[in-house]
Amino acid sequence: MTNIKKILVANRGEIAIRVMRTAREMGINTVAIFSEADRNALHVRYADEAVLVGPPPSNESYLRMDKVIQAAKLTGADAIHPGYGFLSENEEFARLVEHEGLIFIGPSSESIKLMGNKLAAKAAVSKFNVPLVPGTSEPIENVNEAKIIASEIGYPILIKASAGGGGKGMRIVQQEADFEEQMDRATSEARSAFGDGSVFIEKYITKPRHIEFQVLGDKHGNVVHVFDRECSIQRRHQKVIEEAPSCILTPEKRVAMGEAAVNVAKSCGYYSAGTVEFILDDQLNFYFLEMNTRLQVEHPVTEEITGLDLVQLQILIAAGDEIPFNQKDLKINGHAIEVRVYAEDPANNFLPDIGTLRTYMRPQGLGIRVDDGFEQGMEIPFYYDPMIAKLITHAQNREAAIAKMIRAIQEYEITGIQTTLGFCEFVMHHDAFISGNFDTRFVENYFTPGALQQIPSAEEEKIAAALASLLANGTKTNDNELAIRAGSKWKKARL
Ligand code: MV4
Repeated sequence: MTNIKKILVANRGEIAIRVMRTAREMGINTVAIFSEADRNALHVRYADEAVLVGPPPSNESYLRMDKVIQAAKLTGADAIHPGYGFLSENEEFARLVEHEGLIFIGPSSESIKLMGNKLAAKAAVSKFNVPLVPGTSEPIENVNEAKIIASEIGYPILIKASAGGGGKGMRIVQQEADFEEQMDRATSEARSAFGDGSVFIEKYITKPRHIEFQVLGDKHGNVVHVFDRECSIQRRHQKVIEEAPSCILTPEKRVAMGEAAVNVAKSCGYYSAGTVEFILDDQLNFYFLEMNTRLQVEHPVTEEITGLDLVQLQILIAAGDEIPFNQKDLKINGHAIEVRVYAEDPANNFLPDIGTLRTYMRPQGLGIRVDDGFEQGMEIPFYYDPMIAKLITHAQNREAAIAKMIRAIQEYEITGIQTTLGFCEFVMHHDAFISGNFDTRFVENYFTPGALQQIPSAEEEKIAAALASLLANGTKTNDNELAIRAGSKWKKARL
């Protein structure tokens, strides 16, 4: 049982609701914060209490540490959950929260700081026998020395910002002649983006798969991993589809990577939920990339295959409890897939398409979970992330989870704005995805806006069915059943 009675959730949208749901199940009261753009938002309605923290722009509201802490004090909250994004990986915020006598539901500010610096993170994990991509372990000071190291590693190489992460500030160098120019660019980009111009180099893995491990640590030094997630389907470093487990890991590889992930967490005295990112090369060698010291967007797929509530565990750990199970108690049950539904137009280079949800009907049924923060008639505010929802399916195996996802996407009805649902259906039907033979270049390799027209929408199927029946029988039909049967045949013929 926990000493936490009231949690302030320093976030908005689906993740704020996700956290408050678990809090409520645990008998813990909830406080929402909101900006002027979110007065009518669902997370505000869901909470027991809500506090206005400022105008719409994030840096005047959700990112204002002073206002968030003030809201917690005002309402008598004893803990703060940061969700993801916003202040979740801000070591200063974590420190401030604890300094004010509140509990930060997340890792220590020291862990956040250490893992936030990619070179410091590599140095820490290297003492724990975790495989690293060949490269430099210190910031590059001297271009000529760096060139010598680069030619030893072999081109292409990648220049990364030490203060970066999530793909920001990376530069590929194909040949030595380009080295100096790319390094100058990387340094000045890093300096202006992060206020720290330190860069380092790594061998560039050309067709990487992105596989991450969910880890949990407690304040007593126990660490476990709760398996892997495959996150290779992304565009511009933004994930669009995630699944658990990864279909290319053998049980042996999973054990080895899981042990490495646990060691990464141990190297920084980690507690709470965290994610260890690896890349795999085409030989399936794995390398540590970085650790994300927060609950991730895609955490539901792990929850589905383990039956664990990761937010509940975060709260129990923050309150000082030990993790209530051991590594050997854990096992994977079936397969889960998540697609992110963004208010973006895939036919128009995924440009944000902000507007009103004229129709909004969620899919339902066995093995389907929708984590969202909107209702029909609501407007997607332009100030924040354009993610409308996460659609998650869980079934006994990957094939069934894909079939369920296709059914769920077809049932999902959103009008008023363009969404990435059609794009996600395209992926579910693609041979490379179905076979599991894909890497992080999936979208650039296979997706063109024209591909979307190839997937029949439910409406088109009905029209096609009526046409098929007209052609077959020479008569017009109103027989729904016949139309549906003809429709499914027509659909199979197209795939
Ligand atoms: C790499 C890499 C290839 N080689 N490092 C991108 C996000 C950041 N976490 C690190 N990233 C990469 N680091 C080496 N040495 C390729 C990527 C990368 C990537 C990684 C994971 C998921 C998607 C990606 C898309 C492009 C590049």
